[in-house]
Amino acid sequence: MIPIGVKGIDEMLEGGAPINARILFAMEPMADGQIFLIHMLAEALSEGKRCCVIIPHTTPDVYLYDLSTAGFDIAGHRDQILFFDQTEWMAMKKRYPDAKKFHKEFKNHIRRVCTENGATFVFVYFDMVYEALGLSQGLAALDFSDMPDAPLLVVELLNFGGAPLIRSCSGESGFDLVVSIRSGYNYIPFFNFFTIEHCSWTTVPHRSIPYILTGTSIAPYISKIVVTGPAQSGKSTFVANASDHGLSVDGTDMRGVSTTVAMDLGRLTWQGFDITLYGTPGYSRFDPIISQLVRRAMGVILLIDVTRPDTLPRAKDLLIATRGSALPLIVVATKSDLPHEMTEADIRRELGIRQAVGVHFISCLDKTAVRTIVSSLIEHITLFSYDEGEEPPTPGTFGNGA
Ligand SMILES: Nc1nc2c(ncn2[C@@H]2O[C@H](COP(=O)(O)OP(=O)(O)OP(=O)(O)O)[C@@H](O)[C@H]2O)c(=O)[nH]1
Ligand SMILES: [Mg+2]
Repeated sequence: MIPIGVKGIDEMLEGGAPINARILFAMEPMADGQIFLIHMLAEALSEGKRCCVIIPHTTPDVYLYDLSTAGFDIAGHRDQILFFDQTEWMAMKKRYPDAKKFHKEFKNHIRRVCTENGATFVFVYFDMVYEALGLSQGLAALDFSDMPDAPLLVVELLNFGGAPLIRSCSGESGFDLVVSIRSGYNYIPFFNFFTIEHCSWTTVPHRSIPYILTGTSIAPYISKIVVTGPAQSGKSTFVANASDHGLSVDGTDMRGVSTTVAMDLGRLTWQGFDITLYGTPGYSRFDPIISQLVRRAMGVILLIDVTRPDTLPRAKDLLIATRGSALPLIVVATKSDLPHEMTEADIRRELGIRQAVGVHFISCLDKTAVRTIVSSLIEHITLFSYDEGEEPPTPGTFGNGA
């Protein structure tokens, strides 16, 4: 297997791609996803592989310069790279104005380059190939499946065709692996996410993984999860037990009870994600902070103390203040280790939450239970459709491929 080199993707793909796989990175025009192909190219070169790189839009010098400004200095591997560049592309197009002849010549040329030079990877910037030959003919020109040592094909395409184009690339004659790279901004400010749309060698759940670029690597990333709930409902305990490292800004209230005066802050790494948890302060006098805390939140955990039914109206206000209904949301009934009469039906009625939102009865003192809630929310976030107007899906059990 050849690793894709992205934390999160390789785990889902059982280690990477088979050696002669056909891989497509389909980027939405606004998304910042050039790094996916570049990452694989840099990896292949560092392992001493010879790579054919098809860049009909530019010259090798410009291409290498662009990569070096992005932090990938591969000029030292120049002798492993066989470019098919703008000059050759233009010359071939001029020589073969007829699309059929051009198709045949282009196909044969790439095969010859691979065979004669022992290239085991072909990287293609596909947009101009698409323009010249169309999707199916362009792909047919890059079909190496009948070659004895078929190279691994990695294609980058700007996706102006949306979901139908993804579907037509995922069929029988299409790619083994289709990764779409998109950007979202409806619920939180601009962010990028990738989705494995199709994989021919293993079953992969259809998840959207938000990511950030950290130097030259791609890291799955959940900007912020907000933990809210009425005063004394267990937020600080929850955040502390969920976190690898935690911090509470606590004081004491007029009765001498410990209470959070600014926020709880917890960091954890879970299933490859770096996550920051923010607990809101409980008392309403701190409410002005909440709108600041929920900015860029990708999910909300609402805690309700099962021994305090009188706090349910306050919980509802917090649900509204945190925009919990518009984001992936989980409701947690805390202190269920103590005697209580509150039921799930009471909570649903008082809060008016969607049926799809889970209500979990736990003790915040139980670290495992707290962690399970966080993983369930992460699953919910990765299954959430960030397309405007769509209802978030129901979260299932984390990792079950739902
Ligand atoms: N038995 C039990 N005690 C809990 C549970 N969760 C929290 N507690 C206790 O309840 C008290 C309040 O918990 P905190 O975590 O400070 O609550 P909070 O929501 O951060 O409180 P504020 O910051 O004042 O809003 C503490 O004494 C906790 O130990 C639980 O699930 N079961
Ligand atoms: Mg607190």
